[in-house]
Amino acid sequence: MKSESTSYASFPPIMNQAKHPALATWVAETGALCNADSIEWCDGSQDEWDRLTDKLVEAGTFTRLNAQSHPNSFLARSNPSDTARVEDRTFICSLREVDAGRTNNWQRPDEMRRKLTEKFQGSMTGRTMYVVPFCMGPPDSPLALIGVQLTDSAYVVVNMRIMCHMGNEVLEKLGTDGSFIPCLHSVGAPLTEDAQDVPWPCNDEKYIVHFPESREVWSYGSGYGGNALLGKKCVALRIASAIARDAGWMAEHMLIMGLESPDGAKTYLTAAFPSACGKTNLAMIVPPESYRQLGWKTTLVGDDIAWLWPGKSGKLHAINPETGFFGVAPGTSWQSNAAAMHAMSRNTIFTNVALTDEGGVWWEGHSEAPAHLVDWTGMDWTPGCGRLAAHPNSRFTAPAGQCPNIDPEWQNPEGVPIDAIVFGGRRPTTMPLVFQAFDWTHGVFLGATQGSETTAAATGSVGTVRRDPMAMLPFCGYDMGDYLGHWLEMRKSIQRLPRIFHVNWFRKDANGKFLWPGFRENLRVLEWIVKRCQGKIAGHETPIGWTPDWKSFSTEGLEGFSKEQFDAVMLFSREDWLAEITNQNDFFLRLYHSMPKELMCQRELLMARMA
Ligand code: OXD
Ligand code: MN
Repeated sequence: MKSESTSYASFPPIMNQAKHPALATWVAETGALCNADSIEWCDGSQDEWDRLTDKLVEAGTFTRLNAQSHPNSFLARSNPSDTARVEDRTFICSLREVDAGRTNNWQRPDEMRRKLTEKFQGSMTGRTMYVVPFCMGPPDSPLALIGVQLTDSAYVVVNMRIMCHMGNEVLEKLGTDGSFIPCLHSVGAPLTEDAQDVPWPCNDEKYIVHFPESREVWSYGSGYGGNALLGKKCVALRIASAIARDAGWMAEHMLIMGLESPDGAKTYLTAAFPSACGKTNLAMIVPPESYRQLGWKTTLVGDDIAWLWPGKSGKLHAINPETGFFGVAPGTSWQSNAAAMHAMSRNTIFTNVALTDEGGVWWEGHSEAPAHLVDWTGMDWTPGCGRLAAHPNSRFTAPAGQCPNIDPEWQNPEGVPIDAIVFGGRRPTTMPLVFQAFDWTHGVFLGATQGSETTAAATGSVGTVRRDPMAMLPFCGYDMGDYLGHWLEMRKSIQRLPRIFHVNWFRKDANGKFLWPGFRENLRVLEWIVKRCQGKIAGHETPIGWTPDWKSFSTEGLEGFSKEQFDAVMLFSREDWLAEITNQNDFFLRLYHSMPKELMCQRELLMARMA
């Protein structure tokens, strides 16, 4: 393996060096620091994809899948120590600790820079450093953000090509002096003289570091997902949330979808749920047959991230800053999410799923288990062997444009106008199927206190609820209380406010049985939400918000769902809610130093309404 120190004078002329001197200087300096063997500017072309995927196959990182059943698709197996985001190694290095807040890890930026500069020194020895110009959001959107990721991982380059606008079109946009977010990434596995390369290089020590004031990301040691595809969680959420606070918009961990009612009216909504609440399935929901016959249609704009700003219509407008899905594979099937299965039918990278004998892919919940597989660690697998075939966090990286119900406006630079924002969580008790906030501030309170129950709770009491305000706990680039304050502040600049709702698909009866069928039937809840937004139906006022009654909630075609069941899933119990308010104490105490007074006041008002 090559390790001699590289003379940068000997490189072929670097494309665009003359065009953007500041970028060229940063690239050359970083290449020298990391001692990269060569530097490659990525153009985002098909040729480049073909060359890099061939190289990854040769390196053993990729296995090419069956060209008939999975055209232009690949399987990657990661190192078993590098399979997920590493929240405990994720840092927000603001100048002052208080600005990172109590829910983020913090270290002094100068100390972190010193420590990481040492790590990056020589970290790309024997490897190519790829220059990946990328744009989050449709390039002509007023919110579009350009970044440049320097990475020694070809796996990252090909994933980035699916996940965002990437390559020459972005360099063109950057011109000679455009500003960009510098993102430095190394897997931290230099190839010295006698070192043999491995299919998935990485380092046991990992750092995912954000400098929110100078808008920079430095990531070291991991090649997986959000740790390494820096446009996603690092730029589009953590750095973007800090930019958005300063510039009067919102970077949110939300899906964006459209609903067309039989009269042809289109309503767009966004939704934020904590993990494991079926966000992707809701984003790609296909209406049940009875709804399709009536003329209901659903479309998808984005499955993970929404950037929102007060648009020309006076409403909040939303864009999806990404162009691909990085979805969790297990549980995804033709039954649970046909749209996702279509989206990943070609041009897709699978990571840590199982390989079938026919060169296809399989994971738990995909279909009946084949008699033999190669599991995500590369070992033979047979049903009943006692191991999972796919890693629980195995993923598919698929182009969003391949989703059959992608919205025609999904790349509109002006975004889509939002009428409803939906929060929720996995709550076996307490939370009705759906209710509507009284107003914006009450809605922010609902989003701030949303969460999922982590232990089974007996009916009538609240279990351990992990609060995840707006599903942003691991993704907010600044203090969480200030972030909630920013939500309240936004109210002043939105002329036509979206309605805010809370949903809970997961309520159980005393025997632990789900009270609501979920999946496609969730469209019934969305119908109520749409009709509330259109002002077509009255809500029923309760102390917790507006709720549907049996007559205004469509159960037609929902075999055997009785009024008693509806009443059970919609039940508002004063006793449960008093327990809920008490249960919120820890959350309010944790954020006490910066929690907006309006939200404390919302809590008091809720208590007063309960009395
Ligand atoms: C994701 C996440 O991967 O939220 O989207 O963790
Ligand atoms: Mn996410």
